[in-house]
Amino acid sequence: MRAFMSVLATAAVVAAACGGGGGAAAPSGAVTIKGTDYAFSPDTVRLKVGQEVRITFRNDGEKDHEMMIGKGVKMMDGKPDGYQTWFMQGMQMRFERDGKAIDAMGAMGGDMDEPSDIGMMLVDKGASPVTIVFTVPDKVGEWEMGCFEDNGTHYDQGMKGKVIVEK
Ligand SMILES: [Cu+2]
Repeated sequence: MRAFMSVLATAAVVAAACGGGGGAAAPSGAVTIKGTDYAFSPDTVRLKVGQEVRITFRNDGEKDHEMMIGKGVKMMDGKPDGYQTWFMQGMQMRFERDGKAIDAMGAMGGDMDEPSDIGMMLVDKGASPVTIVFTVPDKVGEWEMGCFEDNGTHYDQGMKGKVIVEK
């Protein structure tokens, strides 16, 4: 806990030094993203390099939804099917559901189509939210979050958003 508070204090100092940023920031290190049919709310999240964050993905929709972060949409048979570059790949991350630790495969609902180390969070309709905890890597720039369920139709209907990583 002490180490966590220390990270938050550092993040706050960094934010102050940069004059802040605005937007749906995660100043406390925690942000909840709601998935609906077919959108993310908020649809823009700002993260600071080095900040420990807890991103919770909650499904408020009538469909199963997922949240993944990456760049460059990968096409499969003419349909959007994930990203070419994954934001989380190779990173240390932890997942929680119902206050208990779960593994990466549990967080992605056993989906074997994608690599297991991309930080994918799949929440079925009516299921408990999933939280991912990680330290924001030095990958400054604009990334995208998206849901590619139902053969990419969720993505095509606008289920996407921005993840902006700043120093
Ligand atoms: Cu979806």
